[in-house]
Amino acid sequence: MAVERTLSIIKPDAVAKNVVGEILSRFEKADLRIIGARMVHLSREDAEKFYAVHSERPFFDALVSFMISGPVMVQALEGENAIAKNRDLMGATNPKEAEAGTIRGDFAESIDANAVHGSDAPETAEQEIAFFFGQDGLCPR
Ligand code: IDP
Repeated sequence: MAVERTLSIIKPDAVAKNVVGEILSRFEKADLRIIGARMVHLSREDAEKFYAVHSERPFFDALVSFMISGPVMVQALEGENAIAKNRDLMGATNPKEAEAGTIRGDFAESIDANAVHGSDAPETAEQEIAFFFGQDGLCPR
């Protein structure tokens, strides 16, 4: 299996609930290494840029407003099969469909406030990590 990198965002609802540590712990227990991390309160412009792929969707404005409603924690995670592994840990986009034991199943309230973001493919992972960490913002082990 290939070693990959993925971008994770702990969204404002999970930061407000004070479960950042519990979520990071799940990544570490699954052998994902945190090679970059910081707290950030996104501007509207940055949130719109980050979610540009969804700009035509009916939920775009609500998504952007939610993502700028409070601080988030962005992390770059590295490990074998990191992209799919993180998506498994996250659970389904809609927490009502997410299994117990997944991050969204355990911590998320609604599809609007669903605790975490995770890259969905190698190309998006690379772009999303560059968006937050640039060229030299990572500390690979
Ligand atoms: P993902 O976060 O599981 O990858 P995406 O389809 O990429 O899901 O959607 C990005 C985010 O947009 C979701 O995490 C969710 O917060 C929001 N979203 C997606 N679909 C809907 C919807 O039907 N209604 C409201 N918000 C949605």
